[in-house]
Amino acid sequence: MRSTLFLAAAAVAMAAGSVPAVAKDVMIQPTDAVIIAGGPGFGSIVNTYNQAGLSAGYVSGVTPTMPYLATTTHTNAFPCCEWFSESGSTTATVSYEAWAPKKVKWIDSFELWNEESSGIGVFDLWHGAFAGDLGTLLLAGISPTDNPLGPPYLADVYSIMPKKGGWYTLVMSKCPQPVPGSFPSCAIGEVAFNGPLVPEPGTWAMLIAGFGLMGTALRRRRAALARA
Ligand SMILES: [Ca+2]
Ligand SMILES: [Ca+2]
Repeated sequence: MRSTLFLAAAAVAMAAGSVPAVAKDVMIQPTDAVIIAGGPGFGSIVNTYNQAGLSAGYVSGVTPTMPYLATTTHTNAFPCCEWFSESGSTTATVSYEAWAPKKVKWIDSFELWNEESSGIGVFDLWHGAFAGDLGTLLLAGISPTDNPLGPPYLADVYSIMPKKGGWYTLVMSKCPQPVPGSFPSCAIGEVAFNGPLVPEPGTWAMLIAGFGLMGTALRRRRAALARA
């Protein structure tokens, strides 16, 4: 009986070890981008979601959000890594396509590395079915961090309404940001998303089996005590 209890406890401990109390969030990479307004601008819009310029890479659907977002900066270098809207544009709109990978429950967070020289003054974020579709307003009138000119910059992180995915449209205004506003346009360093992992069915099965074994062992012990 002791060995049954031991096995049951071990099974529960093993399963519990792979089920954190809080669902583990992982990074999610957009798969496409379309410039709706303010383009073509300068640089490739692809460089704002392909991880170009980030101090560390991530694997979509795998890399844990923390400590990744707390430590990963974006370079201030433009040619490789950033996009600027047309000169003289105080507004611009870009749509990103992103989907929760198979093992991720949904997308419930948006990340923006706000380019430090021009950047974005204010933005709204919309969710829709196609590029440019302003279906559901997720974030309104947001003023992202006005990063200082020069040093690599961190991401701003925003919780958003959970969705499996689709097209996320960034409507930018009041560009450039005040400090220093060295080029008259909107500019993006990088965008990304994140969401919680779905617990593996195998993990749940192991947990349930473990608790079941423990229950059986305890019942047997009680029955043995009652007989004694
Ligand atoms: Ca970039
Ligand atoms: Ca700035």
